[in-house]
Amino acid sequence: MKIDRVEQFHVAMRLKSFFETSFGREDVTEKVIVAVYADGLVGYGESPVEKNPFYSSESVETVWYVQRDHLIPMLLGQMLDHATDVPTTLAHVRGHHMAKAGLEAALWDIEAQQAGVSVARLLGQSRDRIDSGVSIGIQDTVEDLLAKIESYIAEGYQRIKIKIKPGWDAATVEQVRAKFPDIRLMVDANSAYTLADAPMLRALDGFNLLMIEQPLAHDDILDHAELQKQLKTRLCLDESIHTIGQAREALALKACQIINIKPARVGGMTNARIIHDICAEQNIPVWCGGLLETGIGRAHNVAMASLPNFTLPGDISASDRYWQEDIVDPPFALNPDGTLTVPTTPGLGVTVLRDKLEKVSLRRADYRS
Ligand code: OSB
Ligand code: MG
Repeated sequence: MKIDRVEQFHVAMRLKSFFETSFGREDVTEKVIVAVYADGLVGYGESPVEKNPFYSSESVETVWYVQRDHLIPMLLGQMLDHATDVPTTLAHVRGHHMAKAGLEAALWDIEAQQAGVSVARLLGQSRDRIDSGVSIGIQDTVEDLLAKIESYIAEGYQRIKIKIKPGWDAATVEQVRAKFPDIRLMVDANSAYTLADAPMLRALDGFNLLMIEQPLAHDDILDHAELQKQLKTRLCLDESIHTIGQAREALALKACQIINIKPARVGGMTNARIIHDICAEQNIPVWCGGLLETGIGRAHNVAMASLPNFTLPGDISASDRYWQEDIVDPPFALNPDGTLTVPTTPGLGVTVLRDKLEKVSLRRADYRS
């Protein structure tokens, strides 16, 4: 693939309803989309970063700048054989995983188109449909939360994740369990606690949760290992795992029993697949997390989640759970059995709607070799 042009889009899309985590509330989500041109083809990728550096240290501005000043110049005019060559090609820039992941994703799209297969197939797909769960933000009232859970379960979602934070945790989960004794339920704290909160976290052991996601600090693998010793419920790491090395450390130290793989958080689908393989070798199940992606990032995540060790329902929900209108066609829709179908046509398997993409763009830039 001879890369001769890259376009960047800074998009802003209004969520159907606000999304609140322990680090804040979002009504409009901003992302960076890239279009990469090579050999007469165009591929799309998404850096599902947030406007502010709260979930990760990256933000829309850092992605924009690092891609513009460093990563895009490193790719323009380059000849790459495979999308899997991107991590080494961009290794001179340290970190900035989401910035890198968007560009790499676009090259997976191009390479798949050239091979005449879907991105999923190129990655090593093992299933045609992926199990879909939904992540429900912190609500204004417990009644609102119960109503949301009820409607998502009625739609067919296979697993409910609720966000927790101090003041919205064990008592809230108790009310959810009282109303929904049998659903597959888990919680995600987005690093809202410390080891001093172990008694509350131990209380969660009583609610038959599928797992507890990222209760402690984003860099604290040791404390997660200590906490896991004190809990029956499995811990899952999200924010703590940015690299292949951190995944190996977390498993070696038994800091978790499950990993939430977000390809963009670990620097792209190549690294994500390596982490998937390491986990598979150690019998550690993984699932694909989400970052409120547009249809472009969602398409890549769906492809990723078709790999064999993605055995738990992830946070990849249908387009209409987030948006009035998505920027791809067809939008991702929930099947009656609570799955999303993995697209089969070459490349992403969905069409990027250029007019809609441009309509939601706050700015666009164009770079040529
Ligand atoms: O921690 O998994 C998370 C959204 C933004 C930032 C962090 C997280 C999330 C989600 C949403 O849980 C998952 C989704 O539906 O895309
Ligand atoms: Mg999470």
